[in-house]
Parts: sequence; C-alpha cells; structure tokens
Amino acid sequence: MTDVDQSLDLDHQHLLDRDCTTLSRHVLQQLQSFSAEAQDLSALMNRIALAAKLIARRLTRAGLVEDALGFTGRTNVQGESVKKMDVFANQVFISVFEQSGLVCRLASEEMEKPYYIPENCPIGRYTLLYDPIDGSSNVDINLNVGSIFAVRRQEGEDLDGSAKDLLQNGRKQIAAGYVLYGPSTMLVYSIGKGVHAFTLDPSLGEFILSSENIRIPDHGPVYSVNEGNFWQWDDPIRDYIRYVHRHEGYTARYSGALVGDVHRILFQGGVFLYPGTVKKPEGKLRLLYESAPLAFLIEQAGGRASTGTQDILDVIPDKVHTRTPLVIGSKEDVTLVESFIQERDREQKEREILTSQP
Ligand code: AHM
Ligand code: MG
Repeated sequence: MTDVDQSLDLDHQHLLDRDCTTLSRHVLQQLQSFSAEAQDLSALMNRIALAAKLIARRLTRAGLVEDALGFTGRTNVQGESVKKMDVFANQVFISVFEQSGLVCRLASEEMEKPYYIPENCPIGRYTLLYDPIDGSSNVDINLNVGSIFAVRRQEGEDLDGSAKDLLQNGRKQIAAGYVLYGPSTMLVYSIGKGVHAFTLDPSLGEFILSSENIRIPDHGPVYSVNEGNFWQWDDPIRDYIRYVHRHEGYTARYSGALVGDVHRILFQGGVFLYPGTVKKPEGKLRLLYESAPLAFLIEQAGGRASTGTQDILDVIPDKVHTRTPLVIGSKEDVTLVESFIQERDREQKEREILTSQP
C-alpha cells in the first residue's frame, strides 16, 4: 500500500468511526458498562431520540400538513394557550415510552398531573420530565424551537399517585438535555459525564456525534433577555442591563425559544436571563422540565445556573409546575448578574440597620 492509499484508508476509517458513534453507543461508552442501569439509560436516550425524530419530521412538513399549526383553543394548567404542535409533541413522548418497560411516569408542561404507564411501573423505575415544544410562539413562523428533557429515578412506590418524590432538587437528575429543531436537528445531552452534541443525519435517520465534551467559555459577549419586560423588573436586573448597555463587548440575542438561546451560549458564551416580573414574580420558566435540565447541562459544561440568589440545582420545588427566575450561562457572566442582586440586598440590610438604630 502506498502512503496515499494508507492516508485515504485512515480518513475513511475516521469518518466511519464518527458515523458509527450513535447516541445509544455513546451512552454505553460513557458509562463503560453493560450493567442493567447502563442499558436502561442507553435505551431511554434511544427513545428520546425517536421522539425527537418524529417531532422533527412533523415540524419539517408543518406548513403542508392539515392541522399541524395554530392553536387548539384550549389553555394548559399554566393558563397558556395550547398549540396543536404542543399537543402532538406531548403525545409523541407518551407513545414512544408506552410499552417500553422503561418509564413509569411522564411529567410535562402540557399535563396537569404526571401521566402513568401502569404496565411499565413494575419494572420502569424512571420518570421522564419534559417540555415537548419549548418556544411554541416560534412554531407558526417556522423559527427554531426545542424539546427539553430530564430523567430521574423513581423513589418509593408512589401508591397514591402524588409523585411527591419529584419534589426534590435538580441534583437528583441522572440525565438531561435538549433537542434543537433548527437548520439541522441536534440533540445535546449529559448523564453527568460532560456534555455532548449529536446531529441528526437525515440520510441515516440517526443522531451522530458532532461535538464531544463541550466546554462553555467562562465569559462571553451574548446577553439574552426579553428587554420588553424592562419596566417590570426589579432594580438589580435593570442595573445589570444598564451595565451591559454602557460597556463595550456585549451583544443582544433573543430568539423567543430558550433552547436556541442557551445553545448559542453553550457554544459561544454569555448569559440568558428570565427574571421575575411584576406580572410573574417567579419568572416564566418552569423548574422541573425547563430550568433544572438546562442547569444540569450547563454545569456539566463548566457554566452556572442561578435564580439570582441560589443555584438552580439546589432549588426544591413545591409542585410539579413550580417556576423560578433563571440566570444561566458562562460562570463569570452569571456571577456578575448575581453581584447586582447581592449589592441591592447589602444596601437594604444597611438601611434596615440604620433605621433600627435609636
Ligand atoms: P413555552 O415552553 O410555553 O414555549 O415557554 C417558554 C419560552 C422560552 O422558550 C422562552 O425563552 C420564553 O418562553 C419566551 O418568553 P417571552 O415571550 O415572555 O419572552
Ligand atoms: Mg417551555
């Protein structure tokens, strides 16, 4: 064999190796085991990938299909108008996990109470938490949307169906990630061993590894927030935004879909904020299936996620649909936002001390 033949051979080998790194194989490689739990996690991720492919297929053809776009006329448990795509995507996850033997319960933005799959419960010791379509307002205008997911072990028997064991902090998540439906469909996940991105190759119908061990920059130029809410924020958030307006090196990016905005920040650095507002003091985003999964992922990539005063992964929800303010992204940028809040708290304390003195 000549040198040229040999290097061609190596190139082919490299490309083939890459094409063979599918999601389920990657999970097993990460866990370095074929234990029952490793097999479960690999199968779980495979099912999530199937849901992602079904949703991506529907989104790709949405403008051509009857009844794919627009509102259903109903409102969900959060009082938000439900879109047909929300209902479709929610059902996709249910269908994909039925008869899987993997998941006993599913909890989602679109369902008031967790959905039980009784035939899975004797063996399926996991719960899937998910937001089937994140950024629904983008659906009808053909812009990027996402799905967000997390997996937790079921603790106890949950005989009364109250799902109390879900009301624990985000460190209980054993896997988390999102799917981004953009120019290509990407699935980004972590099982607590770094963050890895897969791109759907439509010709193979498989998610193929595209970036491994992603690290978020410690600081980045992007700040991502709905500035239309400026009048509704507390002073520290307004002060932070004034700060970025007055300093060189910042750029605003806000797509209306959290997954896309966080994806940009994961790769390029910066910070996404959805703080509390006058109308929604806890912000808009839900802890269990939006903020906590993304916090798990961003921490795994070396970033931070905070409510402004507490790490998101330490927050204990009081119900399945609890909301929290969210500040997520590069370490230094999240810490900077927090410093404005701490400064206000310090000033408040000083004032209290002064007024309490005789
Ligand atoms: P959704 O899951 O109902 O689509 O709501 C979540 C979305 C996020 O993707 C996005 O960051 C945010 O809501 C946008 O809200 P707003 O229009 O208030 O800026
Ligand atoms: Mg959502």
